[in-house]
Amino acid sequence: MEFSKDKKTIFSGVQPSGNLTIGNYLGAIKNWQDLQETHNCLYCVVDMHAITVRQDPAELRRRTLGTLAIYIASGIDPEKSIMFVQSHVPAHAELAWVLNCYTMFGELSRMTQFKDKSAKNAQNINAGLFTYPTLMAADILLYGTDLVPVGVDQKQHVELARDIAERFNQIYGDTFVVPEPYIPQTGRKIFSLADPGKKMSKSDENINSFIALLDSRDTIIRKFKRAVTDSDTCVRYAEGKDGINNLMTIYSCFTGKTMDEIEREFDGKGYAEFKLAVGEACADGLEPLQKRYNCLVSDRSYLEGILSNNADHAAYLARKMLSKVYRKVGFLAKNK
Ligand code: ATP
Ligand code: LTN
Repeated sequence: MEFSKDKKTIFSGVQPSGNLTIGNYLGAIKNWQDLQETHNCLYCVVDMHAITVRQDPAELRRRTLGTLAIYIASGIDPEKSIMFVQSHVPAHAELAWVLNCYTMFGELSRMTQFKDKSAKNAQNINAGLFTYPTLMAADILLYGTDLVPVGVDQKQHVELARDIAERFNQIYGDTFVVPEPYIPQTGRKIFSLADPGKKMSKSDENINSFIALLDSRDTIIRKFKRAVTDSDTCVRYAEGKDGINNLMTIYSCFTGKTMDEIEREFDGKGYAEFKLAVGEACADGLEPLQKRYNCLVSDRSYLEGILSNNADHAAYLARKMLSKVYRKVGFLAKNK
C-alpha cells in the first residue's frame, strides 16, 4: 500500500495486556475504521508497553496475535492501514531513548497513569512504567503523526508527546509534526461495571467489571444484570448516577440513540428491563466482530504474513525519521 503525501497521518495502539474490552473498542478501535478512508493510518500492537506490568510470555505472544485479529475483525483493512507489532520495529525503542533525554523527571512524575499503575503494582514500580510516555511519544513522533485516536485517559500522554516534539523542534529546528489527540464524543471513557467511578480496564482482576469483546452473549447479559447502579429507579442521565450514565453511554454507542431518546424509550420502565436491553444491544453489536475474529484467529499464517510485510513498511518509514533525529542531535553517521 502507498501512503499519500496529501493525507494526514494517524497512529494509535493498544497493549496486548489482557482481553480487549468494550472500553478499548468504543474509546479507540471502533473509531479507527472510518479514518482509514481519509488518512494514512498505522495501528500498532504495543507489546513493549505491555511489559511495564508483568506478563506471562506465552500469553503475551498469544494476545499479540489476538489483538491483531481484533483490529482486523473491527474493520481495519490490511490493504489500507499498516498494522504491526511494536517490538518488530526497533526504531521505537531507539527514538524512545533519545526522547528520554528531552523529557523532564517532573513531567513524567505528573502522569496520572503512572500514579495509578504504581499504586496498583506497588511491588514492581519499574523504570519502564515511569518512562512509558516517552516510548509512546516515540511511537507517535516517528511517523509524522497528525492525529492520535485514543480514549480520554490517554490525552495527557499525547499532550506530553506534543510538548516533547515542540521542545525538540525549538532546539534543532522543524523535525517532528506536533500531534493532536482525537477523542470521540461518546465513548471517550467507559467506566467499570463494578465500580462506575473507575475506568473500565482490561487488566482489572474483577472480570465482572468489564465486558470483553469476546464474551459470549450470556456472559454479556449476566454482567450487565449485575452492573452497579443506584437506588433510584428512573433511567435518566444525571449527576450522581454514574452507573446509569455509563450504561446509557454504552447503549448509545451500540444503538446510535441520543440520551433523550434513551430516556424516552425507558420512561416508566425499571432498571432490570434497561440493563437487559443494554446487554442485548452490546451482544448484537459485537456479534459480527466475534464471528470475524473466530475465522481469523485460526489462520495464524495469514496474521503472521500481515505482520511481517507491515513491519518492513513501518520500519522503512521509522528509520527515515530516526536518521534525521540522530543527525540533529549529533550522532556520528556510520560509514556505509
Ligand atoms: P490496561 O488495563 O492493561 O492498562 P486498558 O484497558 O486501559 O489497559 P490500553 O491498552 O491502555 O487499555 O488502551 C488502549 C486504548 O483504549 C487507548 O486509546 C485507551 O484510551 C482506550 N481505552 C482503554 N480503556 C478505555 C475506557 N474504559 N474507555 C474509553 N477508552 C478506553
Ligand atoms: N498508552 C496507550 C497505548 C499506546 C498508544 C501509543 C496509543 C502506546 N503507544 C501511541 C496511541 C498512540 C494506552 O492506551 N495505554
